Amino acid sequence: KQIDLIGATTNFGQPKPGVVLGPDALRIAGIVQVLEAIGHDVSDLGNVYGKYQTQFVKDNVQVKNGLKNYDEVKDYSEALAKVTDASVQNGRFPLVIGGDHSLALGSITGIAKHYDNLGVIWFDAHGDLNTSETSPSGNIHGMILAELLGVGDKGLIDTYNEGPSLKTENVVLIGLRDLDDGEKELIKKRNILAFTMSDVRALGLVEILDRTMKHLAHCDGLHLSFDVDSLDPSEMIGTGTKVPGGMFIAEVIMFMERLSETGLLTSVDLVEVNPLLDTFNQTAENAVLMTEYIFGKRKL
Ligand code: DIR
Ligand code: MN
Ligand code: MN
Ligand code: MN
Repeated sequence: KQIDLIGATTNFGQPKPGVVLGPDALRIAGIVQVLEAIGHDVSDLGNVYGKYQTQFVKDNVQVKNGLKNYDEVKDYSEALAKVTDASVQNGRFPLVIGGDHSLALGSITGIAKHYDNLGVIWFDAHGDLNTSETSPSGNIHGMILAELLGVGDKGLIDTYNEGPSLKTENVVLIGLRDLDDGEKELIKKRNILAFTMSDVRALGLVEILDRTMKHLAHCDGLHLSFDVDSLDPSEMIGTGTKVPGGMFIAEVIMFMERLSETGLLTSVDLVEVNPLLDTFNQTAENAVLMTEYIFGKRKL
């Protein structure tokens, strides 16, 4: 593959500092080198910056319509969408490394433009399906999938281009274990395909992959949005909102080996790596290990 590595240094979607260092932590863990070793052509485009300063966001949170850092998230999304749009336009494979999950608004909006039915596999402990009315925190990273589906703030929905970027039937969530009431309602109301951790334990990830691919069979592109908090905190401590009872690296690697064998993936986000909450960069190293399997490394 011709991969564009895009650093999304945003922490506007949540309040914990350090997640802007995620892209460099992943580079230090060797993300470029492992992909090249598999045989990919990797072009590191560096980090994308919007017009607002990231590091000092904690002391200076602006709230608009119940959403924290509204202008910052919108501006950042526009900047990032430009880059992912151009990447797909150039026939490259965008691999966006974050950064908090609010980056997905820009990343996916720029990519979805090029497809009639972009499918999305969303790995997360959380639904990211809140609106300002249902959010307990006002943090936009917990609302970003709703915005992509056209639910919530009109200004964010209309980021980069008008209207929603994704269709409800083209999204599958995996690893859920911390949903707010409004998110549960939205999943039911819109009939979104969602696998909780109980489903992961009951069915296993082989069956879940099978059902996911059947559900998305009509899609003309496939995006993986991978929040590292989908993994168990015992194996991913360097992330801002840890929830016990998550998936383990070994089973996610198994899933990714099979997913990459389909050859259907067209873009990836890898998000919520926060080296300031980590020890010895192990979260980035584990994320890089998984990335190898997403991009075709085989056990045999
Ligand atoms: C919670 C936490 N549901 C919220 N969300 C997180 O603030 O909306 N998403 N951590 O990644
Ligand atoms: Mn998330
Ligand atoms: Mn999460
Ligand atoms: Mn839009």
